Amino acid sequence: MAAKKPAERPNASKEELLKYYRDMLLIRRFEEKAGQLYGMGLIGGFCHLYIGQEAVVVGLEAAAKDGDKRLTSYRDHGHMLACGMDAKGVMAELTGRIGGYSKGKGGSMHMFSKEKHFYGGHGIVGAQVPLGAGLAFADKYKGNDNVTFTYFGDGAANQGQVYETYNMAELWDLPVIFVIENNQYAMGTSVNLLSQSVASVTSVEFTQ
Ligand SMILES: Cc1ncc(C[n+]2csc(CCOP(=O)(O)OP(=O)(O)O)c2C)c(N)n1
Ligand SMILES: [Mg+2]
Repeated sequence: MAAKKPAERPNASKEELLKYYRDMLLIRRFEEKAGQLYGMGLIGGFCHLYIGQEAVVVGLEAAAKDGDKRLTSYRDHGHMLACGMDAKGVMAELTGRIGGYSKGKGGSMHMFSKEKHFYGGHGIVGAQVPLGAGLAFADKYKGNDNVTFTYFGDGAANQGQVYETYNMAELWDLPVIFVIENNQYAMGTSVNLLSQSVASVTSVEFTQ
């Protein structure tokens, strides 16, 4: 295969690329193990896995700098590992132990790390979006150059509070990055299924 021209090469060193690969692999292996433990009944409450989406958070974390903040939905293990939180602390939390990030009382969806600027883990769909804008507002108010990565799913994208947040973020020129992770499912509901049911409703209306 012909060598790529310099302009087409990724703007990252071999060491950096290997680090990104390791970060993605850590998430994949962690999630596989979490899935097994959940199946064995060793993880209480909910346990939403991030398998298949690893590159999203690892890619964005590659652009983050010290001081930047991040928060996400309930599908949060990958985000925690990618921002440098301790895998053992996350796993201890999943399995309800005192060494977990929320002392074993929060579980999969409710972990935080002030040190790594990770602000959850949110079970209410879309709730983290205005919170992310609030964190960005604080940074703007303080006059630093931090940004907040605010992740949410395609299923959250039509929440009213998300649109309100877009408006406020634009009006106040907030340093917030909205990341919509479009995995084609609103948790268990396929986008295709939804468009099929919309299409069938439309065709019923037309045939009447
Ligand atoms: C306000 C609110 N409404 C409904 C739910 C139930 N619910 C849980 S997950 C989900 C779908 C979210 O889909 P998406 O944002 O695409 O996230 P994904 O699971 O694909 O990561 C819904 C509707 C909820 N948790 N919160
Ligand atoms: Mg989704």
